[in-house]
Amino acid sequence: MGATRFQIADCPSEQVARLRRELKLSGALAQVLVRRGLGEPDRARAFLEAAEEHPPGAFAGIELAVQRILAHVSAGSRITIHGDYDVDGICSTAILVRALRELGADVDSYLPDRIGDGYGLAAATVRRLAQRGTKLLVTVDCAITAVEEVALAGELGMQAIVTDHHSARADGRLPDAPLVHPALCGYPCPELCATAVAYKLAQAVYAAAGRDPAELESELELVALATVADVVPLIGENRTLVRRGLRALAATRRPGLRALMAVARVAPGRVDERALGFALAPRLNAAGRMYRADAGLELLLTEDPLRAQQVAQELDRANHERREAEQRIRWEAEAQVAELGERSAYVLAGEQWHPGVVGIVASRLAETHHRPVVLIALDGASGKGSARSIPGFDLLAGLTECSEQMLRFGGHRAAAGLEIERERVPALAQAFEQHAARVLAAADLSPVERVDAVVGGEELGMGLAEELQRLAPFGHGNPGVSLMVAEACLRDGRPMGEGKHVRFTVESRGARAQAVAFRTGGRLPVEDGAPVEATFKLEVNEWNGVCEPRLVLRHARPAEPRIEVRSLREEREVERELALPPPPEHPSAAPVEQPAQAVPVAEGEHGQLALC
Ligand SMILES: [Mn+2]
Repeated sequence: MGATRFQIADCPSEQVARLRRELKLSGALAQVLVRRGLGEPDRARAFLEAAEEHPPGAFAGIELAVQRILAHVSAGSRITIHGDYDVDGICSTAILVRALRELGADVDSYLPDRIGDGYGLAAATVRRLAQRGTKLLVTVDCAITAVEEVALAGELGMQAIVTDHHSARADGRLPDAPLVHPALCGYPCPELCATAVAYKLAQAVYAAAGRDPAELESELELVALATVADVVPLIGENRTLVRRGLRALAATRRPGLRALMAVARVAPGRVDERALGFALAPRLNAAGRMYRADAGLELLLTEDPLRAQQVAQELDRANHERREAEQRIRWEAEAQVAELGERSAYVLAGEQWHPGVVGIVASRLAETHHRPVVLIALDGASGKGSARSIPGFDLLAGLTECSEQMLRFGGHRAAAGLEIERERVPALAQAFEQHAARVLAAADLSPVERVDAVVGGEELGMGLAEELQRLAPFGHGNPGVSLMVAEACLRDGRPMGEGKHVRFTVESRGARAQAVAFRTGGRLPVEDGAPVEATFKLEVNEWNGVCEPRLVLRHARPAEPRIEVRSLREEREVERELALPPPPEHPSAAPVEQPAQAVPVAEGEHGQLALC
C-alpha cells in the first residue's frame, strides 16, 4: 500500500476570522468548519446546533400510507411488517410493530433470513404471508425494487405499503403501492436510514389516529442506533436524530437495550456514537449474520428484563462466534494476499468461509490494503461473494465489466454481492484485476488523510478537546477531526499495552503535550526528536473518573528540509512550501498532498460498521 498522503484544503483566513468573531470559536474549530464547507456563519451555527428537523408531512404522499394503515387497524385485519436482517431492518420493524400494536392493530413481522431468503422481499415470502392471513404488507428497509413481488401481493389479495431508503431500479419502475422513501418522496433530508423513515411514518400514523406523536420519543433510541449502524451520513437531520437518540438511550427503560449495554459493558450514561457502532450494533447484527435476525427483534420488543438478559447473552455469544469466524477468514485471506503480492485489486476465495461474515472481512481488507476486494465463500459447485471498494473505484461498474463470469451480482459504488460458479473464480479474478489496474491511477492506490486544522502545541488542551465535541456525532459524512501539529517533534517514546502501543511527548512551538500511538510495536514511528509532520485526533479521555485531553497519533512522517534542497528540486519545493503548516492565526494553504507513514488509529472495540 502506498503511504498515506496529507491533503490540506484551502482555508481563507478571513472566513476563519469571521467565524471566530461571530460564533465565538477557537481558530482550530473555525478552520475545521471552513475546510468542511461550513464557512458561512449561519450554516456553521446550524451544524453545531444540530437542530435540523422536518415533519413527517414532508414525505410527499405519506397520507396515502397513513390512511391505508388506519383502515386496516380499524378493520382489525392482519398487518405484517417485513423488514431486513441487519440493525436498520430490525430497528425499523420494531418501531412499526410497537406503534401499531399500541394502536390496537393485529400486527406481526417477518425478517428474511440472510442465507435462506437473501436480501429483500421474496416472492416465496409473499405467498407464505398471504397464506398466513396477512391483509396489509408493510415493508421497511427493503422492497423499493420489488415491483413484481408487490404486484404478486396484490394478486394474492394483500394490500401493500413500501417504506425504504435504498435506490430504485435502473429502469425507474417503482412498486405499485403507497411509498414512503426519503429520496423518492422529496424529503428534505434524503439520506435518512430506514428506521428514521419508520419513525416518521409512525409519527404520522399517531397524529392521524389522534394520539400524541411525542409518545414515540423513546423510539429515537433505535433511530440513533440504526442511523450509525447503517452508515448513512451524519449530517442534516441525521445529526439531530442521533444526538437526541443518544440522550434518550442514556436513560432508556427498554429492557433489551439495557441488557445489550450490560453485555457490551457500555454504561448507559456514557453511550456515544462509537458505542453504538462498535459495541451495540455488531451484537445486534450478529444473530442475523450467524443464525436468524429474529433474536435481535425479540430483544428490542420484549418487556421482560429476564428474557432480555437471556437474549442479550445469546447475541453476545453469536457475536463471539462472528469474531472467530471473521478472524479465521481474515488469516486465510491475508495469506492469499501475501502470496499474490502487490495487485491493483484482490479476488480471494476459500472453503467454509461463513457467507454472513465475508462482507466484514472484505471491508477490513479493502481498508488495510487500500484496494478493491472481492471475497468468495465457496460451497460445492458455486460460491457467494461480497465485495468492498476504495474511494477512487466504482465497484458496480467494475463487476459489470466482468459480468459474464458471474451468475448474478448487484450493489453500488462502494459495496456489492455476487454469486459465481466455482470454476469461474480464476477468470473473474483475472478480469477484475485487469479492470482495476486499468482504471486505478497510482494516486488512487494510497489513502488520503484530509487535514482539518493546523494547530500549535499550545492549543492542544482540554479546552479544544471539549470544543471539538460540538462537531459530534462523528462517523460517515462527518469524520473525526484531524489536527496537524505545526513544527512538531515526537520525543520520549515509552511502550505501553504490553509493548503494542507507545506513549510519548509532542513538542511544538515550545509547548509540550502527551500523546499515544496505537499498534506501532511500542516504538515511535519516526525518529525521536526529529522534525515531523504529524496528524492527531484530540479526545476527551475518561479514566477512573478523571477527564483528560488525549492526543492520538494518526499519521507521522519526517519533515523534509525545505530551504537546503531548493536549488536542486525547485519545482517540488514550491509545492512543499505551499503545504507548510501555517500558524493558526493565518491559516491559509493550497490543497497539497504529501506522503506520510501510516499509523493505524485504534478503533476501539473490534467492531464493524459496514453492510454485508
Ligand atoms: Mn438500511
